[in-house]
Amino acid sequence: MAINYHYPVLFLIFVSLPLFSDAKLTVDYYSKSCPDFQKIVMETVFNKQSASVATAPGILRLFFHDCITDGCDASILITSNAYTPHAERDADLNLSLSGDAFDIVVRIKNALELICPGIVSCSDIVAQATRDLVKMVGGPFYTVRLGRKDSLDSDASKVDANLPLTNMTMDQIISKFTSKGFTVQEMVALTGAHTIGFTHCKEFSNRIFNFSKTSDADPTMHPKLVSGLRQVCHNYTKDPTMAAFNDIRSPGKFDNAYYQNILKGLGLLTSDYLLSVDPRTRPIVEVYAKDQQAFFRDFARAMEKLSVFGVKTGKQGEVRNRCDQFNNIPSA
Ligand code: HEM
Ligand SMILES: *[C@@H]1O[C@H](CO)[C@@H](O)[C@H](O)[C@H]1NC(C)=O
Ligand SMILES: *[C@@H]1O[C@H](CO)[C@@H](O)[C@H](O)[C@H]1NC(C)=O
Ligand SMILES: *[C@@H]1O[C@H](CO)[C@@H](O)[C@H](O)[C@H]1NC(C)=O
Ligand SMILES: CC(=O)N[C@H]1CO[C@H](CO)[C@@H](O)[C@@H]1O
Repeated sequence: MAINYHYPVLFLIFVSLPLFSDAKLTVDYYSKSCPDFQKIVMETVFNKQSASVATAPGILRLFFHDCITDGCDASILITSNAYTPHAERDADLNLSLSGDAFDIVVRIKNALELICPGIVSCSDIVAQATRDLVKMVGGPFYTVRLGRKDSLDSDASKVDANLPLTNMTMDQIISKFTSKGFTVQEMVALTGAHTIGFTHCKEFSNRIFNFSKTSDADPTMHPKLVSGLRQVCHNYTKDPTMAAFNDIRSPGKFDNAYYQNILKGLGLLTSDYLLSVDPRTRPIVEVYAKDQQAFFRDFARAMEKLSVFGVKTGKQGEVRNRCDQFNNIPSA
């Protein structure tokens, strides 16, 4: 695969144009209707992340799950009730989404409803807060265009079909992304998100306990990581909250250490390992491991693309009054 990171001058001209055109979304969407939108989001995420470092990774994962399942439409925020008995966030895969991620959205929404009620969508809040939090923990800046509407449905049964799983083959993982128009390179760049946050023991327990008949642990995992994780996870069956840092070198910092880790057998998930060995992904991993700027540039572009994936505008959605409920459903 030929990846040329010395883009010609033409590339520089392209990046100054809107990358993914959706005429209805604009950066200044709220400049008249809610001029303090940017400021409120920024202040609220700053306070929340300062108090709780799980916020940034939590919302980054929530954003990915929301967007890849039927578009960035805040469908993941809906709480199940009598009318929507199986909302998206109740899917098994959502059970481990960070409570801090839902909480930051509620805080921002509450603050905005005081100054400009009924104006700002929950999906715009998620997109903007994710960008600000990625930046706050050291990651790249990218443009977030605004004007998304929130979904009118939320369905747990859609989640499994859309999300990549750690026990999938690289073929299956790649097709989850390419079927939605994301390239292998974009998939590799986006998964650099695993440079922050946590993973619960059950997601990798098969690699560290009773791996196979011939080996207690996955021989592709670094032995020091195996013994460290065994300590962290010794009691995970009784205490399922046990979790390990995704990036053991710089757990809270958004950097390119994830790629350096996985090349050394220091990735937690089987899918992280596969990324480092598959001939389609390894060359990209090697570039990002050496060149943080290349990673940041590609991550920023891919996040900008993800953030407008499947967005709803006009009558396709609504601006929810509460992020966890549809407007036309009586509250419980
Ligand atoms: C390539 C396919 C991917 C697989 C199989 C995968 C799988 C997982 C799994 C199993 C966890 C652990 C969840 C837990 O135990 O709580 C996790 C965590 C995480 N994932 Fe992924 N992921 C993938 C791609 C992505 C992408 C594209 C993003 C974002 C752009 C992302 C962002 C995150 C973040 C930030 C965390 C940490 C969450 C936290 O600390 O609350 N992942 N991922
Ligand atoms: C992955 O594991 C889940 C259970 O955690 C299982 O339902 C699924 O079939 C597995 N998928 C693959 C591709 O092996
Ligand atoms: C691993 O296998 C041993 C012996 O078969 C068993 O006693 C132990 O509970 C297993 N450990 C885990 C974590 O499954
Ligand atoms: C394991 O976790 C359970 C449930 O949280 C707890 O009651 C127990 O004390 C823990 N055991 C050890 C050895 O840490
Ligand atoms: C983090 C979070 O809110 N998780 C929710 C996932 O779904 C279960 C089941 O409804 C809720 O109890 C959790 O609160």
